[in-house]
Amino acid sequence: MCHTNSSGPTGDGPGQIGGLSTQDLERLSKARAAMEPGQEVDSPILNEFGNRIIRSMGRKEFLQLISTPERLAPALGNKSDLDGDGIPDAVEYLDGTDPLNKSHGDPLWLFLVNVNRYKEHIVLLVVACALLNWGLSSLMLWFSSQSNADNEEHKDGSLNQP
Ligand SMILES: [Ca+2]
Repeated sequence: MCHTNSSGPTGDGPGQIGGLSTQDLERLSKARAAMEPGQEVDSPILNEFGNRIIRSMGRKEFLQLISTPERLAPALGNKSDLDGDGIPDAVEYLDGTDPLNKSHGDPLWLFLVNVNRYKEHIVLLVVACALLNWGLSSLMLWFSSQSNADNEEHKDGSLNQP
């Protein structure tokens, strides 16, 4: 969830320690030195979520929490939402959803967030549908009244004929 490579940090693949260039190894050791919160962290083996965790709490606190992952979410807080889907990263971490994918999350929560986000559009859509319905109803009533008037004329016409 926090690493660039889905298989984890160990190995020779992309985003794994064995596959890093000299430059990336320097970035890694810099990131590993970020023991206190608030330091710039740009680890080549961590994704944006992993780097955000280390940046917000520091590596020292993270290493203390790594044995008790359930304490990580409260420590992250509810302010960070990297994918901007309205579900905080900490909640996505607990739910096991991808905090970097705005289409991945609790469906009901995503629905409510999107309803709230697009409420003006929804109101406009409802008003437009109501106006369309009113307009079509009025048109149908007009056609109906014209048709009735024509029928009355024909009736009157046929009655007046000898
Ligand atoms: Ca999110």
